[in-house]
Amino acid sequence: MKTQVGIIGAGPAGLVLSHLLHRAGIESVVLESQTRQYIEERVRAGVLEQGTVDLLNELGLGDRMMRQGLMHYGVELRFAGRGHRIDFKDLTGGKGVMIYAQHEVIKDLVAARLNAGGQIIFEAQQVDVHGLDSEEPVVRFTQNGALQELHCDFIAGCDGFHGVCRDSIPSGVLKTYEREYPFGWLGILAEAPPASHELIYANHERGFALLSMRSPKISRLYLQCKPDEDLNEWPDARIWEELHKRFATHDGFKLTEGPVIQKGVTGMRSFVVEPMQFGRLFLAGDSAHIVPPTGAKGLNLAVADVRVLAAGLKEFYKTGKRELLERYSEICLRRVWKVQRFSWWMTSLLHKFTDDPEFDRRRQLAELDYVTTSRAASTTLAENYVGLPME
Ligand code: RFL
Ligand code: PHB
Repeated sequence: MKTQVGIIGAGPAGLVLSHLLHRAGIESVVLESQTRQYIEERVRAGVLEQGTVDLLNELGLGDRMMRQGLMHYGVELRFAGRGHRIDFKDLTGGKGVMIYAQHEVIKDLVAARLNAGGQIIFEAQQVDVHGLDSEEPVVRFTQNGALQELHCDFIAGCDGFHGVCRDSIPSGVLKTYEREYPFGWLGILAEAPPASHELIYANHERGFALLSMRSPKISRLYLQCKPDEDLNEWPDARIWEELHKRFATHDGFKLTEGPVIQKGVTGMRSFVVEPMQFGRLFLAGDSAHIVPPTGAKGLNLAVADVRVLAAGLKEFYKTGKRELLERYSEICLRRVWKVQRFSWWMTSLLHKFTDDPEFDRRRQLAELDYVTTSRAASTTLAENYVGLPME
């Protein structure tokens, strides 16, 4: 097999890249290790930045999102028993975020790609990349037990944090920056109408909690837990009890309960590799960086990477120039580090750090007070949350 760009991974990064390339008249093949059904049901992110929403619409992929997604123009920060709204529309000149589940985005991207005759190979096993510093890199994999080779001009490593692409880069090339947090998130999906029509980020002395949603009938709720929390110790009743405590307000806020339809624990880390490129392999999305979910940025950052990559590839195929491709890593990393900063800041503002002295707890509450009362500070949060402009 032969193609121009071999894309490893059918997550948001890989699929959006294949669409962007198709629009530019560049051929690609996407290799995905899981089944189509698996990736279309995997519960993950839910918040799309304004720029991600605009891009999906521009690519003609936004119909279902515009019908079923929920556009939000603010979030609430809740602490000391009171809620404080951050008004995105007012603070950012009309921008907002779309609440639309990541797996719904994946369904839309897969269907549109296949309808346009695009190639996505599901259940590709033993995927391996070779000849990265040659002119014709090769991806080897097995499909239904048979060994296959995909010869390409470039390889896009969009295979997530646990993929194979990053580790195929010779040792000594990449520098890793990493921070682990001493907590995780226990997340549930519940058949319960969301108790608020906007997201609530709660700082509570028992730990962080987040109220989000997937539709007017489905709530998505998270609570700060141990990084290795055992779900068996969290029967539904205990989860609800804890959520009620963390969202409680002085004016009697009522959390709506309902049957829990999904449960999981997510670890939290900040992670970056530099550079995001080696020879003809370009890393994009979670394969190159991870952010803690508090800023709702992972998917959006993956999309921002592949916009830069697609522009570089387009320039190369149109003019033969490699200027943009050579600056791929540098351009992406500027945004990556700003998003790392924001995600770390939201995380440290809202979570309980067990070994924190009282001084830090007071400082955290003072910062929340400042963020919710100073227009300058609220604007900082708002412009980062709806998404910084593309370079
Ligand atoms: P993905 O989505 O992990 O996709 C990688 C794909 O590659 C496949 N793969 C392979 N394929 C072939 N060969 C191999 N050897 C392969 N190894 C892996 C995988 O099966 C998969 O299909 O990476 P990508 O595209 O970079 O996208 C990143 C996002 O998925 C991720 O950053 C977000 O989900 C993070 N995230 C959030 N991001 C947001 O922007 N807003 C949010 O509100 C948000 N909330 C979240 C989140 C992530 C969470 N979890 C579970 C980690 C909430 C949670 C709880
Ligand atoms: C979600 O709805 O899954 C979600 C929302 C906001 C976040 C993280 C996850 O910061």
